[in-house]
Amino acid sequence: RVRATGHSYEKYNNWETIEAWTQQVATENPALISRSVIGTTFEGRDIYLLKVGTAGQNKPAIFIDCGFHAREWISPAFCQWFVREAVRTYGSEIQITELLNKFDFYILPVLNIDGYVYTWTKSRFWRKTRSTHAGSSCVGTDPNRNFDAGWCETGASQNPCDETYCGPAAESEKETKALADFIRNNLSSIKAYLTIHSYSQMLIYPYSYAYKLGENNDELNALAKAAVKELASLHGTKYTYGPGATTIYPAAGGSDDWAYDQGIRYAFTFELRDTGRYGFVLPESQIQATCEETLLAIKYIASYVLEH
Ligand code: ING
Ligand code: ZN
Repeated sequence: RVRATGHSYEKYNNWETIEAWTQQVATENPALISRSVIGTTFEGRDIYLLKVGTAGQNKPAIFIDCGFHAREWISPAFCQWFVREAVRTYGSEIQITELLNKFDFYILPVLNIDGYVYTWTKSRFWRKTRSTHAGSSCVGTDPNRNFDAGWCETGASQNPCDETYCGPAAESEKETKALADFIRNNLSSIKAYLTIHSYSQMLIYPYSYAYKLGENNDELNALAKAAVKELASLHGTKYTYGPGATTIYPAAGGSDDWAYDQGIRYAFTFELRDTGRYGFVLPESQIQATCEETLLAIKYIASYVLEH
């Protein structure tokens, strides 16, 4: 137990607090939010998914996940912020109202819950899951090297002791398998896939697993350019953008490349603040500004997808 304080959108919340929040925010906003469990983690925790939007049949959807990497605490903070802003401004802010009327947003608040708990209780800079596999005593697989997209071909390690261990097989982790199964089962509705990491201030799109470009690369480039301009309009925060392999580094097994190859034409990885001054330990005083600027970019992308 780290602390049993209440939930705050401007603080980093531990898993116990986030879990209680998922229940409360759904109960308090039944017309806009429903909560489901899409699987369990290696250590047996429920993986929650919030569906945010007005009721309606066959609505298109936008999928957003947070908390792939345990130490990137600003990421889960953003997913919580997004849900709060959605329920707080629905009916008064016209862009959010239109987006929630037309889309369902699937928000996965923390994917790698076991790792997140470990960063609160044992080791602040843990990245991977907490699974063990036969043949090694080292712990953890990198969930963003574990998808079936050029799996383990580049920028990933086959050594279970490394930070970028790709796992014994694609989707070997219960967490990545649960996410991939959900997306496969909802492919006809999911129009965009957004995954929130930190840090570097980058907006990345396919591909990262190879030096090749997606079929709609020009469109993704133009959309990323416009989204980072929107993001910068609030506080001047500068983002770079481009295909993963040339913008950040070549890395196989990432969820954005996998989602894109499933046919989701708008697949982006956000690397939130900062560029290294605080890195993974971004001060709580920057949560609000970071989440507000990121929300602008995400609303921009969602509105673009709505029209295309
Ligand atoms: N960065 C990502 C990582 O998993 C990335 C970069 C994006 C790799 C997309 C592959 C695909 O290494 C962080 N900070 O985790
Ligand atoms: Zn990450």
